[in-house]
Parts: sequence; C-alpha cells; structure tokens
Amino acid sequence: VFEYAPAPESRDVVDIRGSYGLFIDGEFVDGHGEPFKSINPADESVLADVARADETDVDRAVKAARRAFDTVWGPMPGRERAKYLYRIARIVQERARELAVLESIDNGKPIRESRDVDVPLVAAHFFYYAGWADKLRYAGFGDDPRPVGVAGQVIPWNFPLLMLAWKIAPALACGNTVVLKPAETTPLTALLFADICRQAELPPGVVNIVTGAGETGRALVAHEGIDKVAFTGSTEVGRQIARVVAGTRKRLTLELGGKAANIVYDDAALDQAVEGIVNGIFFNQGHVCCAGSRLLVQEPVADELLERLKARMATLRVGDPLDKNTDVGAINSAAQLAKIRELSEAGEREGAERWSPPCELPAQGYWFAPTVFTGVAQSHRIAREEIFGPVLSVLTFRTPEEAVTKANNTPYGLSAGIWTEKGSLSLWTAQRLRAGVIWANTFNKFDPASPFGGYKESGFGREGGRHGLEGYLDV
Ligand code: TXE
Repeated sequence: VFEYAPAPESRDVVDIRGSYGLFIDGEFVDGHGEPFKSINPADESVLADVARADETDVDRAVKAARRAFDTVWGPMPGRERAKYLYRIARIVQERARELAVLESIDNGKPIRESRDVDVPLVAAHFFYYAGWADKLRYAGFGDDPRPVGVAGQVIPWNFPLLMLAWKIAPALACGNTVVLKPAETTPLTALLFADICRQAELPPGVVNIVTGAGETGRALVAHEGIDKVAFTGSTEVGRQIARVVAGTRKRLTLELGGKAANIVYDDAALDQAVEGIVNGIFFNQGHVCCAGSRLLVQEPVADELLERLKARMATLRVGDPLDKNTDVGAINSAAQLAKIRELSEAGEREGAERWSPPCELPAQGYWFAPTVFTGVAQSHRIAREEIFGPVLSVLTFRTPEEAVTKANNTPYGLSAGIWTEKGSLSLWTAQRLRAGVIWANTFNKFDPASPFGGYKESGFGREGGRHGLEGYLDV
C-alpha cells in the first residue's frame, strides 16, 4: 500500500513562490501579524512570504474548530470519519512527489529521505488511524470513549509533515478538531496539507493551520477554548508550555529532546552496527529527537569499530537536498547551525578529539560536515546536551553494567539502541535502560502501530499505536 513516490525529475517540479495565508474554517485567509519569510536552507533563497497569526487569528481558528467539533465532526459516526482519513491518506500518496520536494526545499533534508521515509510514513499514519476511527470501543478505553474536543498542536521543523501526521491523524480519528501551528522555518508543507484537506472535502474547521513563531504558539496553548495541548519541540519550551497549562482543565502531552545512547557490545556484527550508527546520527542531519547521538562501544572493539565508522563516513555525500544521491542535506536554519558549531567548539575546548571526513561544503546555505568526537567524557557538554546536528560523541565501556549506567546518565530518556548477537544480553540491557523506545540491532525504525515517547525530561504521553489514542479520548 505504501509505495514509494517516484523521484522528482527536476527542481522545477514545485513552484511555490508567492504569499501564503493561514488556513481557517476551510479557507486560506490573511493573518493580522507581520508576514515572515520561509527560507531554503540549502541556498538561503526566499521561498515564500507566509502569514503570521496573532491572537485574534488564533481565536478565530479555535472558534472555527469548536464549531466544527460541536456541529459536524464530534457527532459524526466513526466509520464516516474513517472515510475522510482514508481519503487524506490516498491524496498524500497521489501528491507524494510534490510533498517530498516541498519538504526538502523548506527543511533541507535529502529528497531520498522525504520521498522514501517522511511522506510514506505520513500516508501510513493516516491509513493506520483511519482503521481505529470506527473501532474505538475495542481499544480498551471502556464502552463509549469520547473525543476530548479541540486540540491545540505545536510542532517543530525537523519532520514538519510527519509531526503533523503524528498529531492530526489520531486527533481526527477520535473525533477531535485541530488547530495546528507548524514551526516558523518550515511552514510550507503544512499549508500544502491544508490544501489536501480541502481536496478531501474535509468539513471546514476540522483542521486549521496557523503559521507564525513562538508568540503564535503561545497564544494557541494559552487559548481557553483549547481542551488538549500536544507539543513536540525543545525541553525548554515544553517546560514553558507545561506552566501555561498547569492550573487549567487542559490535557497535555509533550515530546521533547533526547540524548540517546547507541550501545555496541563486543560480539556485535560490526558492519551492521556501523550502518545503524550512521543512520542513527546522520539521518536528517541529526535533527532527530531520538538520534543516536552518544555511541557507547565496548573497549575490545572500539578501535576496530571507529576505523570502520570513519571509512563509512567518508562515503557520505553532503550537498544539494534535491540530488537523489545526497545522504546529508542542509542544516535547517542559521540558528541551529550556530548551536551545532557552538557545542562542537565546546567539545574541542573540553578536550575531545574531533574528526570529519574531507568534504567540500557549498558556499551558500547552512552546512555542517558529519563529525565524530572521540575521547569524550561523561562530563563534557557534547555528552550531555542535545546537539541536534550531525555530531556523534563516542564513549567506551567495559561491562554491561557500565554501559547501562552511562546510557542512563542523562536527564533525557527518549530512545536507545543495543547491538549484540546475544538475545539475552539485549533483553537484560533493554530492561535496565530508562528510555521510551529501544531498538535492537537496528535504529530509527518507525511504524504507525508502534507507540513513541519519552521518560524523564523527554516528556510524557505516547504518540502512535493504540497508546496514541489515549491523549485524544475521554473515557
Ligand atoms: O525549538 P522550539 P527550536 C530541540 C533541539 C533544538 C532546540 C531548539 O535541541 O536545537 O530544541 O529548537 C514553538 N509557546 N528540539 O528553537 O523553540 C515554535 O514556534 C508555544 C528538539 O526550534 O521548542 C515551534 O513551532 N510554542 C525537538 C516549536 O515550538 C512555542 C524538535 C518548536 O520550537 C513557544 C525541535 C512557546 N513559548 C527542537 N516557543 C524534538 N523533540 O524533536 C516556541 N514555540
């Protein structure tokens, strides 16, 4: 069902220059704030002028969502809602090429990823949750679970479309209506998705998209007409949102940062582990909350593994996101590039050894070469803080106990990876790791049927799978 979209043939497939409005009550409308520009991070060219929603626009969107909830979407039988979700999934497949190109030029990610990972997973989420819409009473939430109401959803820029799908598909399946704010550096595919909602003849007001920066997000989560807030982004903003929501009747789920350990035992299949490590940290330029940003390798194989890893890193192609052969694309924004540089410099200052393969980065745009730090201590900032870029910190361990202690030595708890041929060791390790998602002999695998979410400062609540319905239902 989830066929990969054909590759775009040229960079002219999508012409998106122009001005883009907010999507409220089924229509594209102007915003009252000062419009902002969306930039192509690969060459810093301006892609589009985008409307900025102020409080009055957010208020209109929330009211439209409430009306749609009360009059059409809430009362609609689940089997009818399912039809709309299936229709959206199919249109996403039909327009996959357009979505993939737009995602790559707005975000900077390689077209191979947006085409083969992001967009197919978006369709998969809508198919998956369409299947739940008429079976909610079998989901184990009691006989007659009800939608919560209007969901206010704020998403980041690393997987603009996929995060939208994670948020919107379960909300709609349960009978909620939505006001979603995409990130300010990647608003375009959310607006294309709004067009898909129109094409699917989704009733007006069921999905509303308000573009803007942090103030727009703040106005949305603070609006008293919102019943449920769902946020993915930085731990710091997650904390701010938790404070705003505290003391209100609103429900909250947070999916925040991570500092995942990828643990390689000395019996692991090393070439396979190298592929997993590369995928774990260089996929999507490392702009991944569950990225395997700390490599923990058992001492006897550390030298051998690093040698193979460096050889593999030297084959990575960094460059034009629209080139089908590109492995590592552009860093999403100047601000994110500055953060990656700052933390990498801190790594050098604190005494870790930095290495990147020789690679020529384009002169224009935001770029950072794949980088590995060895000789990293647990106290180093690059071992503790989320870098959110293509930068790997390598630490070593002797015993499984030490691996577990080091892996858990972080305020985060989103994901982890384990590489060993011994099933018993894999289970022993997994049972002791404090992380919401644990992969064994693979990394960064996603499936709509599988719940995703964090422990500790990585947030709470789950998205995906049956568990992903919980935040959107009253029992
Ligand atoms: O995140 P923000 P930023 C981490 C990553 C990255 C750092 C900063 O380490 O380097 O966060 O990224 C909206 N009320 N992650 O600054 O600010 C904002 O407009 C409501 C991890 O981009 O959290 C955007 O839509 N909303 C992460 C969204 O929040 C507010 C993904 C995320 O932006 C707001 C992204 C406010 N007060 C970054 N302030 C992950 N978990 O995957 C901002 N926003």
